[in-house]
Formats: sequence, C-alpha cells, structure tokens
Amino acid sequence: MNEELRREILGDPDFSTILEDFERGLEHASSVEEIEELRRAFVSRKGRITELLKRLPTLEPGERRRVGRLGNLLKDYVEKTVARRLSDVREMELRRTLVEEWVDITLPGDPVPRGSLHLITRVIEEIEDIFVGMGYQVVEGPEVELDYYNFEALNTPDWHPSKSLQDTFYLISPYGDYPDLLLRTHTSPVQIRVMESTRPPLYVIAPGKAYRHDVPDATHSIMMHQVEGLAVDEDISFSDLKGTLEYFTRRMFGEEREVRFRPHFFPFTEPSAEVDVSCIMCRGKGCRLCKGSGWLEIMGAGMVDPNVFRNVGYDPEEVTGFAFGMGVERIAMLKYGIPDIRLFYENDVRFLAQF
Ligand code: 2NL
Repeated sequence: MNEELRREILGDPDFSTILEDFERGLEHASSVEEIEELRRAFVSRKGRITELLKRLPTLEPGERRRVGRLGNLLKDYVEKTVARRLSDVREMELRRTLVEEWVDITLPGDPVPRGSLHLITRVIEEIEDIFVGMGYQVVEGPEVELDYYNFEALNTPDWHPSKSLQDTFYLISPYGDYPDLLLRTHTSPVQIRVMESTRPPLYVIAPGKAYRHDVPDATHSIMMHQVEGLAVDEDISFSDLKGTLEYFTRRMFGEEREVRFRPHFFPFTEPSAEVDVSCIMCRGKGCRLCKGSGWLEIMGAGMVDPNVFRNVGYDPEEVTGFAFGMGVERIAMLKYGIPDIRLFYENDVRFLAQF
C-alpha cells in the first residue's frame, strides 16, 4: 500500500481501525484457516469493509465518493494481501511436509512372496513331457461322470467291487438321486469319450483327479490324481507296451532302473499286468522302502480288451492297443521320498515350498 493511501486511511477513524485490526490480525494468523477466517471477517458479504460500503447510499455525494474510493482501495488491499499471505503460507506448509514426510522412493519394496507349482502339478507335467515327447496328446474330461463312461464302457460288470456303494461316490440330492451320475474313479472315461469321437490311430494321456470312498491314511485319500494313457493303432503289440513303459520309467526314475511286468487282472485290458520298477532306494537289493522285495509297484497296464473297442465302435479285428494307469501321488511319493499322502492336501507352505 502506498504511503499516500495509508495516510488517507489513517486520517479516517472508521477506516483506520479496520486497517489496524486487519494488520494486527494478519500478524497472528499463521495457518491457512486463520488467514481465510480473517479474509471473511473483512471482505465477505458480512465483512466489515462490505458493511461500511453498504452505507454509501446514505452519504452526501462528496463523502460518498471519498468513502467509496477508500473502501474499494482498502478492500483491494485486503484481498491482495490475504492472497499473497495465503500463497506464502501454503508454500511454507508444502516445504515442511516435504521435509518431515520425506520418503526414499528409491528403496527396494517389500518382496512379494513368490509361489510355486504344487508338487502334484509338477509331477503331472513331468509325466506329460515324457509322453508328449513320444507323440502323445494330453486330453481332459469331466470329473462328474456317467456310470456308463466310468464302468460299463470299460467292460466293468455291475457286480464288480469298485462299483459298490461303499467304494464309489454317487450323486444324490434332496430332490432325487442320480444313480447314473458319479465322481469318476479313474480318468479312463476321458479316453472312452476321445475314442467315441475320434478315429484311430490314437495316442493320448489323460491326467486328472479321481475319487474313491477310502479311509484316509498315509497312502490313501478319497481324491487322488491319475495319469492314464492309451495307444490305439494297427498292430500295436504287448512289446510296444513294454518298450513304452520301460522308456517312461527310466526317464522318470533313472536310466539305471529295471522294469518288471507281473501278470494281473483288470476288466478293461487283456492280458493285464502290474508294472514294477527296481527299488530306487536300494537299487533292488531289498530294503525298508521296497519291503525287502527289491521292487516298487508304479502302475497297471494291459492290452485294451476287445469289448472296450466294440463299445466305442472300433473294430477289434482292425485295431489293437495298450492302456496304462498310474497314481500321481504314489509316483511323487516314491520319487521325492514323501512319507505321507496327506502332506499333499494340508496346504502347509513349509511342505509345499520345498519343491
Ligand atoms: C492302475 C491301473 C489301468 C487302464 C488303467 C484303460 C483305459 C481304457 C481302456 C483300457 Cl480307455 N484300459 N486304462 C488299463 C490298465 C490299467 O490302471 O493301477 N491305475 C492306477
């Protein structure tokens, strides 16, 4: 404010008290709120300068001009001063915040714990890789199946123990039961579906979950994973089965392993066999793991029964094939030395993170 105006204002008692009050108030106003409060007190609609200007119509023309001019100049001064102070205070507050709330944005962040694939997933992928390398395709299908695909198409008679209400989960509901619907007990139904919709030759593996009503213990679970495989072509022989599974077993457990085929029975293959690998702990000498026998059972296999081919519309005079099935948990437990199947399902990171 220039000297001349200041002198003029100080010469008027009304204006001089306003100016003095304003300047004293400004000295004590240190925050944005206080400064804005001060502005309101002087230049808002109810402010002191505004009130003073409202009286203009009642004044003599000469006095009206003087008071009007001084009032507007003072109002102008108050507004400009307040604006300057506000921007100064805001800048000071910003500087203080920047100093007090300083953070080093170049510091590395908290590490995000990295997860890993479940060991069962890893072992399924290991198995898939070996068979994909031999030209097999990976196929998947529903876990809720029809009795037909799970049992009947696979040549499994109604009286077979695995069909019993004790062993298989059938679907029931408050509105009625579904005697034809069940949780698949193996992944073979996936392969039946593939054969129904595809003409041979066929080389597929079917990984996935399978369900059995079992009492859980160190080696049993109501749900486990299976990988089944199926090869259908002209002139597939038992030798092809042996060569394929021997190659698989050595890729999985080591080139130095022996493989043995023991006669067995499955409703869906004929002849059938169980497949053993020479003990991976004692190399066949006999130990705790192989219970002294030198051998570990790792899967079941056989030549596809002609009845199964007939059920899917293949002519058993034209094609032959082999099939096999293995429990993924069992393979994983043997290969990675896991003593209890329940470790796979407890979601204890101390176990899972080791693989
Ligand atoms: C085992 C034994 C086996 C099969 C599964 C199969 C599938 C079709 C036709 C014929 Cl579509 N067979 N699968 C054959 C022999 C054994 O699994 O111990 N699994 C854990």
